[in-house]
Amino acid sequence: MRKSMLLLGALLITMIALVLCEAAGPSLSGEVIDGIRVVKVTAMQYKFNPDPVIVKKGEKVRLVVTSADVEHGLSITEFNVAVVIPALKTVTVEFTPDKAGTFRIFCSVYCGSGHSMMQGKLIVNEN
Ligand SMILES: [Cu+2]
Repeated sequence: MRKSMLLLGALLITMIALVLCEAAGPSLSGEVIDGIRVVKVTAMQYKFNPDPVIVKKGEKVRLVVTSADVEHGLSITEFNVAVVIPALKTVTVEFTPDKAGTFRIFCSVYCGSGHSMMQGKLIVNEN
């Protein structure tokens, strides 16, 4: 009797924990400053960090992109984002994602042998 109660309790706690995790979902990138989601992104041979960048549909996004090495590009075709980041410089670009889904972030400036593999993901969550 006592043992089954303990088991039931453990099961209940597990279920509550699972529900809480589900509700939290994957956390959004960056922080909201004056209503704009500001996300710092580093471009480097041959990746973007963070990857994925997770934002919310309808919320304005500001990407503050810094190149850690050579000149790179950051493009997201679906949201008309296309910037060039000079070597070791920082460039800012803003857009408001108007559709949810997963989109490709890619480097648009030839930056070395791994250039064609330099891509990341933008995940836009439904509100
Ligand atoms: Cu490149």
